[in-house]
Amino acid sequence: KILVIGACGQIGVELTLALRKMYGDTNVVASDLREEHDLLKGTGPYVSLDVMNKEMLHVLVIRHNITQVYLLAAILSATGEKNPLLAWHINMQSLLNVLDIAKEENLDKVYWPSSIAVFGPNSPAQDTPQHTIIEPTTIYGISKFAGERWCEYYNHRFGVDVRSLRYPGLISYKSAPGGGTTDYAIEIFHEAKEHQHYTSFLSENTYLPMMYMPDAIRATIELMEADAAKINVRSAYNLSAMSFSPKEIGAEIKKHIPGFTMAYAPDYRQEIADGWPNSIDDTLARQDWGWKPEYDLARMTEDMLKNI
Ligand code: VAH
Repeated sequence: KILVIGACGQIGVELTLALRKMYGDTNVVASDLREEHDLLKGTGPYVSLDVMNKEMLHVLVIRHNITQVYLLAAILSATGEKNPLLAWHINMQSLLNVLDIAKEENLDKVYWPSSIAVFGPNSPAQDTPQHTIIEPTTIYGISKFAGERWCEYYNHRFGVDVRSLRYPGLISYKSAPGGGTTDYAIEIFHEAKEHQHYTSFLSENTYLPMMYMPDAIRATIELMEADAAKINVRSAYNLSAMSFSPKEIGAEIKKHIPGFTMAYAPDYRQEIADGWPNSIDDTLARQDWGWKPEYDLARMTEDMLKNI
């Protein structure tokens, strides 16, 4: 059985629904600190879980015959900068709890998301390679980089089959995002629909790697379904779909909402975004397990505006 931790978050809701479709509703136990998300209600078992409570997590894994864990609970980049020590503690201890229980209970597989946030201002900004200078400048990025090192360590040292992806900024409409720097690309759609105007907290030419949630969910499942022998990266795979700037996504939205206008008021998140890559080289994900994105900016924009 699969346990999803952080099942009520932006990724968690959609990943839980996708896993239930694939493996059967009762075979996917959803858990979160928060109360059950409306979209999950009635779709399968739900338990309240604080992943920081290792004993509680261990009991839950045994009681529900869990064989795979997807750990999605984390404090993201923007929120993390407001309380760095808390973000470090939550992002690291949650992972260490899961990795150690995976080792002790000999779980089949573990999934844990990393992020392009592991890269910093000294990494090559264009087509950032899998192996390069990695000097994260946000606590979120530092915790994701450290987490990657722990994942690789538990795999090489204890044989835990833990797999990970460096997600770009993820855009979706089913569940609210949780304090990310890339979340302007979600807000913009809601504002465009409601007010035909959006003031971006990132400057107009801030290019960032981005991905539509359906691609991210499919990448996650394809990675986890791949034969272990094909997984040559046990830190976290670079993953890419598209890159765009606030100006470009604004122009794309304008094709659907002609009266849409934008303004720019960069805030503290500008510095975070400036330290991240403009684009990512995901050659290894394509070579090792056949990754291929299906949504570009035009197709995502059309789908987002149709559904929100
Ligand atoms: C964030 N959405 O902004 C997350 C993601 C690459 C960005 O890690 O913090």
